Amino acid sequence: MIQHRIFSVYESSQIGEVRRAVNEMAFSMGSYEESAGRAAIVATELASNLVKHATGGGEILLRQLGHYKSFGLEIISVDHGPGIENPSRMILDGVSTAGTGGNGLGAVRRLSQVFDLYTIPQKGTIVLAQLFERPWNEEKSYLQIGSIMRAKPGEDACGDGWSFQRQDDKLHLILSDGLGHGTEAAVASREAIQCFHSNEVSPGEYIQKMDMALRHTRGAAVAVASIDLPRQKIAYAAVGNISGRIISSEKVVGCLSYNGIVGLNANRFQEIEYSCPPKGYLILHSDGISSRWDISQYPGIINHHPSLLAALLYRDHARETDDATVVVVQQR
Ligand SMILES: [Mn+2]
Repeated sequence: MIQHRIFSVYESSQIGEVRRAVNEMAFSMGSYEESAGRAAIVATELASNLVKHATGGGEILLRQLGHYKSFGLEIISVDHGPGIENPSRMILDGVSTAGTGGNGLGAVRRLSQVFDLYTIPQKGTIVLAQLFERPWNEEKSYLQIGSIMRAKPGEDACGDGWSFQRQDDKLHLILSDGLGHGTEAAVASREAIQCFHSNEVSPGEYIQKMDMALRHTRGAAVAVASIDLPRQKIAYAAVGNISGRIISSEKVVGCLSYNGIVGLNANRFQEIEYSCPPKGYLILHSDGISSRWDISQYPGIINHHPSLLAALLYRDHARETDDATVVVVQQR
């Protein structure tokens, strides 16, 4: 899975930097000029808003959307600014940063195929924009996946890795955190993901196979979840420091992880079955995200896009000292 590129934006010279990166990424994906142009406008508007409205600036998170054949870009802005008082009005009225009072959110929404916004007064705003080449048909799926993955600041290699595969009515998901960080950690996670894709077994059996496959690596913390849609169940197995939570409007359930390191000394491979509430979320994250978050501090977050929820946890709980990954699956 592709890492996000993260851009700090707090002064106007950085807006151009983001725009150029978006342009380069779009053209490297062979997109039409029209799509690249749309992406550049969206990025410029979001970055400009960070400079103009978010005290202390914020970040733009940028990545290629890999599971589509053609052009797909995700552009997310996160800030701890004053928030937007009347977001729906802003989206309707705001036409362009060049205009008076508008903040460009209307343009961002119009030019994006997927748009979502979450704002809390005095706590900040997150805007999600996903752009695809036209014509675009939304994938008819009961599951939607969002993620943020970034290497420890200053490192190129990311020691975390995640992936998924669909099999009939099931979705299998893996998140791996190679011990430490940097290249060697990345090798361990890559091995775990390769093992995941070369087998079709249950979560506990995956962990057991990975424990053998990772013997020549540093080892990793790994969680594997299999979501069974018709049965509304999640089979889950984890070893080491990966957090798993299942969240719905009714309750929050923490998933169990056994002590140990896969590839070194994992010795418990049992999987546990959890129920998967309709419209619920499964959230997995590495320890580059502090586990001390509380969903009740985010009123109204349920039913937002899973990428937006991932960005929120990244914004408020990522550690600068480690690779950080959050994967969010939403059952619609
Ligand atoms: Mn870690």
